[in-house]
Amino acid sequence: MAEITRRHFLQAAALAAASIPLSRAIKVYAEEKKPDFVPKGSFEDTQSIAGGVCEMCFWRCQLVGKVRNGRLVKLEGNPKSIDNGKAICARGNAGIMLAYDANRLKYPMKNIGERGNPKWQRISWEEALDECGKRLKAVLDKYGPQGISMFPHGASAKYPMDFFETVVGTPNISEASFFQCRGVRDQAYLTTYGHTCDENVDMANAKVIFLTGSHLGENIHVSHTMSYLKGLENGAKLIVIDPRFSAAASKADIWIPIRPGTDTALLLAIMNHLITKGLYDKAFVQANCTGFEEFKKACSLWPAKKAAKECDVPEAQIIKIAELLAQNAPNVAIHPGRFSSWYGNDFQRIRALACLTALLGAYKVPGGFTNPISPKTGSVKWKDAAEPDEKINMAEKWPFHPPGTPTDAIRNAGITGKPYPIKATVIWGQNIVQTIPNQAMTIEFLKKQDFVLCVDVMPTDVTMYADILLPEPTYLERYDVIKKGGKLSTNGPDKQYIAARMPIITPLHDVKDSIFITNEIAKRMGFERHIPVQNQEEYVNKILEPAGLSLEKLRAENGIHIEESTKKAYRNGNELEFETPSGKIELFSKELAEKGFAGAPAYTPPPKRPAGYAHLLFGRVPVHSFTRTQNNLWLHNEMPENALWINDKMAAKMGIKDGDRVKLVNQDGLTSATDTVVLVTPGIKTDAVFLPHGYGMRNPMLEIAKDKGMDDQSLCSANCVDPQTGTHGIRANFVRLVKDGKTISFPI
Ligand SMILES: Nc1nc2c(c(=O)[nH]1)N[C@H]1C(S)=C(S)[C@@H](COP(=O)(O)OP(=O)(O)OC[C@H]3O[C@@H](n4cnc5c(=O)[nH]c(N)nc54)[C@H](O)[C@@H]3O)O[C@H]1N2
Ligand SMILES: Nc1nc2c(c(=O)[nH]1)N[C@H]1C(S)=C(S)[C@@H](COP(=O)(O)OP(=O)(O)OC[C@H]3O[C@@H](n4cnc5c(=O)[nH]c(N)nc54)[C@H](O)[C@@H]3O)O[C@H]1N2
Ligand code: SF4
Ligand SMILES: [Mo]
Repeated sequence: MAEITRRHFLQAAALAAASIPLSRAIKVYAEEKKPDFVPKGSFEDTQSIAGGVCEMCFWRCQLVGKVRNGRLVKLEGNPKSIDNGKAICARGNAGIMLAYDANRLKYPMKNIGERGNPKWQRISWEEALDECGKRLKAVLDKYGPQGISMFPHGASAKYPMDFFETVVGTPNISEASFFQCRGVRDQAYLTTYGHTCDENVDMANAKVIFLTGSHLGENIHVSHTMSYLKGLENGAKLIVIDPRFSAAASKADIWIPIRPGTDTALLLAIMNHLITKGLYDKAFVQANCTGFEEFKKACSLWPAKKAAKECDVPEAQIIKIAELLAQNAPNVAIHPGRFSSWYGNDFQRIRALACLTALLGAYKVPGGFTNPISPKTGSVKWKDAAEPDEKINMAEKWPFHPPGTPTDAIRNAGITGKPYPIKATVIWGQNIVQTIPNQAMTIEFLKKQDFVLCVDVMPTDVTMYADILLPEPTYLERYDVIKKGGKLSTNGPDKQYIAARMPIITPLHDVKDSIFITNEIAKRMGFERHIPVQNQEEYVNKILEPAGLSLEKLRAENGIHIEESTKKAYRNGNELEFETPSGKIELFSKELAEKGFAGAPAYTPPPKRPAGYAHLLFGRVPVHSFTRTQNNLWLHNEMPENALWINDKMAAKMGIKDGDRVKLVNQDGLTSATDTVVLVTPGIKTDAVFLPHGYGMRNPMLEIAKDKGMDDQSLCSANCVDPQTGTHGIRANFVRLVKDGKTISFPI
């Protein structure tokens, strides 16, 4: 038998195989729940419709839909795509079941019961929009624009968000992707390099890939995962820092099961070794960085020996990592991560990651951090927008905040009335009950509102708190977002592309798109003259116009326009310019220091784990996106519950067996509403448990997802707000087990 090498294994392991979770599917959902989904007709009748853009997550892979007798029967990657190509992930494939979900929101509804315990009444669009206009206007008149808040997420929320921000004039806008996800990362890179970062690491051409808490393969963004696999296939060494034996850790050359929350100390120790041993890229640092002396001093506080103790990592491993990185520099991919709102001290951790890239000269080189390539497109601006009123901006308190206002500040204002009352809230594509830490506060905030509007495609936990609930078409049934990007080439010109979302099927049910809904509300609030476009097509065409494109042209190009890039991804020479105050990469930032923060990356220990408790870790699984996919029958069948990972030695001491059912109770005495199954494994640190995020939905309208698995959010009650950015740390929570009504402590 031929020897199976790692290389062969990786070649054979397609995207799907690479992403198989270590947990197991537990039981398949009851047969009788199968929906009416039997494609009729022959393959000859199948029409192939290009131009779809996936939104089962936010990566926006380009799609082709196969439609037979008006029914969508298959989704595939658009073969023309230079991004995801023909590949889409499990969630992308299962998008069909979102369109045909029996529990979808089908018409406008009014809550005639209580918030949180709703009684729904079907109403007409006219009545629904009248009510929204009237009640939002009443709050605006009484409390001013700051009396309204908005929680948008996703493509369709952009147009209404711009309306509330620039016409209504509210500063209270909080996007999940900024304040609960990657905003802190973006701001830390902005402060260091003068630009944000996305996940622009050239893993395909890297000699070493370095991941801190990015569990690629479970976290799946197709083109990104492909670039990672390509790198591994080409022989890149992989270093994974994760308290859990993740899918990535299973492929790693070095896996560091770090003590949760101590990554900054580890990074400082790695950099200290690079500096003290002269292993860093001196020419690059000299030409492009500022503040090296102060930075060096900050790193010197963390010699490997001290960090080893703090991080629970062997000292030799820290040195080995530093040397492996130095030997392969500059072609090393220091991954900036994506979900970065960890412990409320995150800005400094990401600054440390950004500085590590600079020390290794791994900037705009093959395998390193690269320039994002993306063609220019336009934007749609509401007419005669008002100047924002700086006096009412709570965000000022966090000088490095991402765009918008920290979620926590909005929630506090809504609860306390300070510094001003917030009395109406518009929620458009966020499930804030399940995605913002401290659920009790979110619910209190929602209950204290005079008016809550939710626009969604499914009933979810937050929609239970709406007064008016409006249904949108799914991403398969509408025009909207432009997806654009680029593809690097080591030997030819870089390429860039533009795709726009075009409907694959006509909308089912009595739904209306976000342009219609927003315009109609704007009219009813007296803002008709500000309306910039009349419909979705006009909206998208305006954005395409500066690129010399239109929907018609894109359709003729099978949904994607591809051209040579005007920008180069890789640098030419060593001297670069940066849009920071100093014009250099800021290893030490004077601006940070002037505003009272550590100017060079500094480590703050995470909140201490109470004795008897374990760190509650969470993360993605390949077959779900947060809560949004939980009711999807195909995806549910793949992984009906979120098994709780517990270390085998701990489990043995606690008398817990694989397959037992447990609840969790956290440091504040909050117990999970549902239980879940236990997965006993050596693949997690003794002082931590891991729970896949998104499960444990409570809305009774979700016939598939309700009460399946356990939600992490109800256990995330610690409020750890990052001092520089105002983003929410979500990981500083600790749990004990509850089995058969008895609380069981961890013997640590
Ligand atoms: N405890 C905990 N909290 C977390 C995380 C975690 O891992 N654990 N992850 C964090 C991260 S990284 C992120 S990015 C955020 C995500 O935060 P959210 O975006 O709030 O995530 P979802 O739970 O998917 O909720 C999305 C809502 O949008 C709805 N929706 C889906 N498609 C559409 C559409 O086309 N139109 C409209 N109007 N609505 C739509 C869904 O039905 C759902 O109600 O959560 C963050 N919060
Ligand atoms: N399948 C799928 N893929 C997705 C998404 C999805 O919903 N589903 N969502 C997308 C989005 S919006 C985001 S933000 C990303 C999120 O994906 P990632 O950025 O990879 O973040 P998480 O999913 O939260 O997983 C984090 C990993 O961090 C580890 N961890 C926990 N605490 C620590 C710690 O203190 N130190 C270190 N070093 N590691 C720690 C956990 O064990 C886990 O393995 O995924 C994206 N991709
Ligand atoms: S990664 Fe998967 S879910 Fe996300 S856009 Fe691509 S196909 Fe859709
Ligand atoms: Mo995210």
